[in-house]
Amino acid sequence: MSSDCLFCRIVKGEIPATIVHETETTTAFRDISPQAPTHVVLVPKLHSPDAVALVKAAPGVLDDLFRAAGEVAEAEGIADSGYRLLFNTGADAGQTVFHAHLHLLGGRELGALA
Ligand code: D5M
Repeated sequence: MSSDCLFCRIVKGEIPATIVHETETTTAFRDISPQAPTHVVLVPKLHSPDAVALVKAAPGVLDDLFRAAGEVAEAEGIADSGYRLLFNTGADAGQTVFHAHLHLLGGRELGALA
């Protein structure tokens, strides 16, 4: 946990967020600036700056994030229509919060990736 990390503070309940799912290792909440009808951010409770650092520090947690994403997609009713899972990794990819997080986007047809 990092006291100056936004997502660590959401995990700890210090900053409000609309939490939609929680497991022992993972917290999922609605993105504050949704890019699709369903836009949920899934974060490991363990602080790690990005997905590649996370897999090195705690490989099983990545499995947990993807499992939780599938459960959120089911709960949101988009498991059958399809959805996108992505990690922005680093500044050129548009990562703005340096606590690893998996975006889950769905609820409409998503365009091709740039
Ligand atoms: O994604 C970071 C994402 O985090 C971006 O889509 C906005 C979202 N965000 C930022 N602050 C909040 C709060 N307070 N609640 C919910 N969602 C938030 P990145 O891949 O780093 O660009």
